[in-house]
Amino acid sequence: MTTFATGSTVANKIDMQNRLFASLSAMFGKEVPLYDKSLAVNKACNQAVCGLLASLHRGFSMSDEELDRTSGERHGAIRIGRPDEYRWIGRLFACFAMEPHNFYDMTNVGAKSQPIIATAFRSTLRPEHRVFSSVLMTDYFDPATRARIEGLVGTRTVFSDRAKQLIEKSEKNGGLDWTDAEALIKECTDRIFKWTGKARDHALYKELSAAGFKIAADISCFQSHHLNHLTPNTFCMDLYTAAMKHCLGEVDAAWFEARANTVLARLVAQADHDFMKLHFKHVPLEEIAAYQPGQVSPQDIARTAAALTATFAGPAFALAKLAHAGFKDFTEGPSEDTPVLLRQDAYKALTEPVEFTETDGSVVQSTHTARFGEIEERFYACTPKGRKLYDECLAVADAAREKDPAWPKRDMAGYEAAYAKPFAAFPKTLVGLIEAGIVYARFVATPKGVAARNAGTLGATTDLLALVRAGHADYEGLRYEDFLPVSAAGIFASNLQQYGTKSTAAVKPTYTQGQLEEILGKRIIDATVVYAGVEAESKLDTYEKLGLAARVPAAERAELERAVAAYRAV
Ligand code: OOG
Ligand code: NI
Repeated sequence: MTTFATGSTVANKIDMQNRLFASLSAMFGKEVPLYDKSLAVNKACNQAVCGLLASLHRGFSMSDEELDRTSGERHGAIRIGRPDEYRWIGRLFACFAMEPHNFYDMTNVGAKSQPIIATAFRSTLRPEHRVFSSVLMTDYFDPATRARIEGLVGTRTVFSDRAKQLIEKSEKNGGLDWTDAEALIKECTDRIFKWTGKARDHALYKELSAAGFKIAADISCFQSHHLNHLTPNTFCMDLYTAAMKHCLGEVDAAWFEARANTVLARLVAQADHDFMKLHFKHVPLEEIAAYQPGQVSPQDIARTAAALTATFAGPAFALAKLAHAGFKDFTEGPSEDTPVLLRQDAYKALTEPVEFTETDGSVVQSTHTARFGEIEERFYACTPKGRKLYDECLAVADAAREKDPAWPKRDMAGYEAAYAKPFAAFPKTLVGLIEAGIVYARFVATPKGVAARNAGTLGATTDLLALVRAGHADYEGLRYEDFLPVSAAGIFASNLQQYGTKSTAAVKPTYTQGQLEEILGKRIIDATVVYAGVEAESKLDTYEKLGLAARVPAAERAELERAVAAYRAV
């Protein structure tokens, strides 16, 4: 614990981050009742999944608190209008130990391009929360439109003087005490990220929307960086999406129950120890290694599916009664059998009342459709080789669907099988993915390995997977903690009900990471350097602990040391 000269205690920044996201979730739940209900659907699904996993892995259990924490992980999305506001956002998140990771150029994703560039703020190691933060690039527009947008966003104040003072205080003292931390969180929920339902310049709003620039209208005409969405975590994407479609009245109870049987059977077949390590990061590796194999019968699955169906018949889950625009027809990301990167889905953006104040002071009642309800499930982080393969497979799978967009709704099983075909190029197990050099992992020496070293019975191999098989090392795949530009573009397109639009500038500008770093006033961390560095460091440490360091071929060693040095320089 750090103590200020005044005697007050510095709040831990990760604790502050957890508090911030819990507060944002409470704020968003009040603003959007459907979001709050979707959390309840998610919890019911995650609970059902945990029940089956507890039978499958004897020794596994989840307390209610752990369930809330694990399903409480969030990513938010915000869209910023001015470079100076964006810099304040970067400084604000730094107070919560969240730094910019990766550069996303959304002006450069084909037909779905949007006039924004972005980064994601998160903790570098074991992050639980993230915020995808975009900034509008006004030079994407013709000079007249640009001047109107800049004129409007130029006259708003999102950060109060108090918020700025608190941020400066945190920077100066290396943190805040809890009184100040709570005050800063309150600035976030009462002002910076709050939805007010108030906007300005309806004429500009309508023109931008009609010209295909709804994103610019969403950013320019509002007076805060309102959260566009806040995305919780599911342990079984296909169960949650089916549940939401059912609760929204899109599919009946019989369809849901049958689908729940299918996807839960699939989950039980996939949920080995690696799945447990990936989905339950709070459980120590040794504890997972000690789980004893249990049994889940088709009857157990059927009972779980029937119980969930009964749960969703309750009045608390009558989501169809709330204002809504339905659920997305298909899930973004890899096929369900390919555990890489992340899968995302959403209920569609709601049409919400907005009161516009015109420049002459008159008031116009209108609506705005942008805020939606996303869900995600995270899998293994890909190496550049794995990422290239993913992009190639995705392009093929997406092209097939785009030829027949009604396919998922008409015939889910057929669509799923077809979508999975291009992804057959991926091994389906963690070991296979590691062997193919497709994903990153972290290794540790086990007590058994260290004992074997001391007894001189370890052998000579430096093959880490062989050491794992012998019980001398353990491992976990690194979870992907970032975003996917193509999925994000699909998310923008579907929640704005609008594809991207071409630049109206005389020459379409190009944007660079350096430009966003200049706006932020700090470097953007390349997440791949971190994943590679964590893996390399863990390998060197494992070799060291097992007394194998001298046996590692010089070239491999140099490569690992280079990766660690790059990571340390981040
Ligand atoms: C951000 C879209 C990106 C995701 O999950 O990929 C995103 C936005 O809609 O502002 O949140
Ligand atoms: Ni999102």
